[in-house]
Amino acid sequence: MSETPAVRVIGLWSSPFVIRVLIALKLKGVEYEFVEEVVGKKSELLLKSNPVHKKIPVLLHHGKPISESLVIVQYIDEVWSSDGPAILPADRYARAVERFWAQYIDGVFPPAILTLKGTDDGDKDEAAGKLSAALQLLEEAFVKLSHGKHYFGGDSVGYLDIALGSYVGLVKAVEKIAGVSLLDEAKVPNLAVWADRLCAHPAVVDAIPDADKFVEFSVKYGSFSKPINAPK
Ligand SMILES: N[C@@H](CCC(=O)N[C@@H](CS)C(=O)NCC(=O)O)C(=O)O
Repeated sequence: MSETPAVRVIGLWSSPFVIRVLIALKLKGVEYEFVEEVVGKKSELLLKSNPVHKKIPVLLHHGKPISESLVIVQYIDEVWSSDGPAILPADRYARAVERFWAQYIDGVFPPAILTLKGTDDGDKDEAAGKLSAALQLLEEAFVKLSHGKHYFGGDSVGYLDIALGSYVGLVKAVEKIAGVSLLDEAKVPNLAVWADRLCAHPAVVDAIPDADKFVEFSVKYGSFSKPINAPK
């Protein structure tokens, strides 16, 4: 009888929240099994593992479930603290600042992206304006926090790189779907370069699909939370 792997991720490739977990595990060099959900059909394992929110991702570590992507990323950083680079900074203030921005990002990006994708009703111009304003603030934050290095985390990919980077593929997809320009070198030069560099990073390259794959998925299925045409 084959043993259940120590680390399992319940998710779907198209979810930015799942992407975070995959990047964190890859950074730490942790082997895992990906337990893929089907759009529109929540598995028994998901419902049992995240009975409160019933959302992906869930990390199962020796069978014990952990939910909420940012909580999971912090857990991975703590459990595999001596493997790979530290994800959160050592300095307590720097940690608080990164957590602040991650929370800010999750307040702004999901609703704006769903509107721009057409999955949610709402004013597309307003959504694009909110995303642009947020990216402008994050451009300034990047300049302050990166200290002239390649990532928010300095020399290596850190918590905020993961928190924001998980949306890069989707932002590029909604640029195509809604015909807007967001991660534009003319508007946010540092973030535009950061996004390309991050997507090419070995721990990230396989986790963030390209924009066309997101566009195709969005047109076909909507999203995991609001499926329009789930496979039977
Ligand atoms: N705050 C959660 C958000 C997770 C989330 O919204 N996941 C979506 C997929 S992208 C989901 O499972 N939606 C199912 C639902 O809303 O019922 C996290 O960071 O993990």
